[in-house]
Amino acid sequence: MVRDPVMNVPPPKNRPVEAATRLARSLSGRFTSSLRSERVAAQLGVWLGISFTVAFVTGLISHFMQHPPTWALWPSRPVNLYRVTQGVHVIGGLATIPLLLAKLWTVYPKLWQWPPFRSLSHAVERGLVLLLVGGALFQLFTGLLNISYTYLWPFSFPVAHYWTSYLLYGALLIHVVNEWAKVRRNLWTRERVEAPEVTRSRRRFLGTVAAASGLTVLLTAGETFAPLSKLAVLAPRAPDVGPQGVPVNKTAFAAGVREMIGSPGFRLTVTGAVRTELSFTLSELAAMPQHTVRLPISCVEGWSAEAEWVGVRLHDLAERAGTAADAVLTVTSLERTGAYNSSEVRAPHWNDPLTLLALRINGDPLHPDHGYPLRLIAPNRPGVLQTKWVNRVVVS
Ligand SMILES: Nc1nc2c(c(=O)[nH]1)N[C@H]1C(S)=C(S)[C@@H](COP(=O)(O)O)O[C@H]1N2
Ligand SMILES: [Mo]
Repeated sequence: MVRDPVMNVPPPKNRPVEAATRLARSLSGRFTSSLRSERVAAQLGVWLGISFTVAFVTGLISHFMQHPPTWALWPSRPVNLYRVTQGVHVIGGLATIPLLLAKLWTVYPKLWQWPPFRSLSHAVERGLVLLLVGGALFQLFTGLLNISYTYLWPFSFPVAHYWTSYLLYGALLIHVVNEWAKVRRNLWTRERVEAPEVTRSRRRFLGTVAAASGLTVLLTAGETFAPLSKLAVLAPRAPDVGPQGVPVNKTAFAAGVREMIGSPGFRLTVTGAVRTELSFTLSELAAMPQHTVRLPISCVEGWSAEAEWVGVRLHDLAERAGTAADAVLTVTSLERTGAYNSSEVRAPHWNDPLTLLALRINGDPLHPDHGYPLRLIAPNRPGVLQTKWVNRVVVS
């Protein structure tokens, strides 16, 4: 055995473990704030449980509106349903950020808990908390960057956001079960009496966190809730800034359609499973019965902008072409690539008299960036499915 040359004693076993134990002890001694209490953590936990539930449900709604399973027919009314669910999803997600940061601050000393694992079940529990924290941070911060048009990652945000939500919400449910006794003890039964100054500082802290959350809502909600639009200084999109008073998500230039959309040879064709194939020039479309609707573009990113649209009813085109009552109409863009260059319109939507292939917006022909010469606009539909630069309807 090697002897310590000075002390002439065997070196202590497991030096790293001892050092870590000492470090953990000295660190945990430094967290003395009364705000780092079980009670504050439980209170914030309840708020987070509610906000993650709302985010999960509204997120699933958004996912299944964009990718409807064949057996599910989403209604076309209420007109603003998607605007509301997606507004709640995005604005609610932003308002969750202060709650999550406060919760992490409150429970941070637990990271230095020693020994790190008391038992296998304790290890599993801590692994779950790691998943919960990692998942929550991932969802909120990549979500924030995504709506700010900052794409720092190689993966598809919607796919990652969707699958992470199951992991996160699953971990959250188990966490709630694990922690339920603490929540009850701290929030519904008063076992311990709190010193008045502790109560005061706890209330002040929670009040500040709630105010930060509320302020986030106040300063962003205007991107979809028009009465607050003047206050939407933190929103990445002003809902009234853009050509013809409506924001643009992808320009005609970026979509590579600038040459094609001005072509005098433009035709809208209706093909596929139809009795009669149809083909229209722009003036033939303009000579059809025109209808006026007031509908929003409601982007998955949370902003919504309302406009007045004029155009032909998709239902009129389907009727003229002769389609099955349950036909699916794939509205296709001149845009050749890009994830949103076509979208499926199912019976509830193409039968809705508000669903148009619009030629005009707010009194003028569509700006190139809004889909000139023709775009889809339908009620209760995610913005990504309001296809621009439409030249073909394929019936199946
Ligand atoms: N062909 C095509 N249509 C499209 C898109 C696109 O990228 N390509 N983007 C969609 C998205 S994500 C939104 S939010 C709306 C935005 O419409 P706007 O730019 O006229 O506001 O257009 C939709 N239509
Ligand atoms: Mo969008």
